[in-house]
Amino acid sequence: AAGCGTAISKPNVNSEPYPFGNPVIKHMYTADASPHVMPDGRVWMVTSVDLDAGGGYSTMHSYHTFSSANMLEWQDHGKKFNITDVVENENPDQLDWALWAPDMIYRDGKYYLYYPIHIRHRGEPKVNGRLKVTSYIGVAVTDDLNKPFKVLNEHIEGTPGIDPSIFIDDDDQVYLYWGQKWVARLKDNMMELAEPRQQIEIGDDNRFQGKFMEAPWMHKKDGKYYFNYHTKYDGKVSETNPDDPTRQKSELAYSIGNSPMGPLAFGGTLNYELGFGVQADITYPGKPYVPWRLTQSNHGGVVEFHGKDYLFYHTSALSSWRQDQFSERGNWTQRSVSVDEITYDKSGNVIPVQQTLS
Ligand code: FUB
Repeated sequence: AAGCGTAISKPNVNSEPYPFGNPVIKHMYTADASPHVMPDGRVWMVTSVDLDAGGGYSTMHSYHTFSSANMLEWQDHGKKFNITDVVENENPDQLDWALWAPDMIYRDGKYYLYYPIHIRHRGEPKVNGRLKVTSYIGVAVTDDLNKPFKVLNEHIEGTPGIDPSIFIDDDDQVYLYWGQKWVARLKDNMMELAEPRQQIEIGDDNRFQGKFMEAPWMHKKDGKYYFNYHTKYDGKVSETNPDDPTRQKSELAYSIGNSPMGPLAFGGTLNYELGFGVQADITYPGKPYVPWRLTQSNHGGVVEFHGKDYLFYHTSALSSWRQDQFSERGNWTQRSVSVDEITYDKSGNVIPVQQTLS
């Protein structure tokens, strides 16, 4: 479904042609893709960046942008935002500041980058045995996608949480979704909520007692609103047995309805379940198999491009593959963006997207 990425920076990896298309970016680790068609007619995405050296979620300190005219070849436009654009005096002994899943959209001649700041308070007392965490949404702006973004509103009031995503409806109303199913209309200035946040009703997922976790995204098709998100099913963490029915699972699910504010009814699976920490045996083209360490997180963005809908998501397939091929470090939090087409049945239900490597 997806094609080759851009040049690969590591010498040993450069010399080895990848036997697969997904993930679409191979020269660095990318996650949390937010795809939109921009005025130049190309699909652009802003992504989180996972470090080559590993280190996990608290080391995510920048965003990159990429664009494509065909969903196959992706141009890297480089780093466009850094944690130091927000935090001037970070004290690493006290706080972990991280940039988590962003969104980037076009509106009236400007491009807006919505970003969540995720802060772990290392210097403060723990809460229930865990570090206290704060998070909220900020917005930055540029008038040219080749230039860096500049902070417009460091902290949008009333936005506790992570994972902002923007949906602009056909009537031009702009909606901000984030965190725990929050939604609010934005003011025309794009930097303030126009109303207090509400929690969107997504209906009951009765299949496995699924619980909404994060990564909200709205898209519209044939007049219906499709709201997708990462859902987690409780269970034990199993490193070894993907078939264990009691293990913890996660997938991208969706709810569907007639209004961008809800209420919505539970729809089903958007992409098939990924195991938390499960080693699944996946056949790579030209190889018997390598163990594909599936990613711990799941995050979906949807874009319509030339009449087709595409799901952007991430896996840890690339870091697993490198680990297997080159004994390099590979882990759950070295994620890579993949793209696959979304298809629907006659009633407008999503046919669950299978992850592909081709
Ligand atoms: O990438 C950091 C976090 O992991 C995102 O904010 C979540 O959606 C998950 O993908």
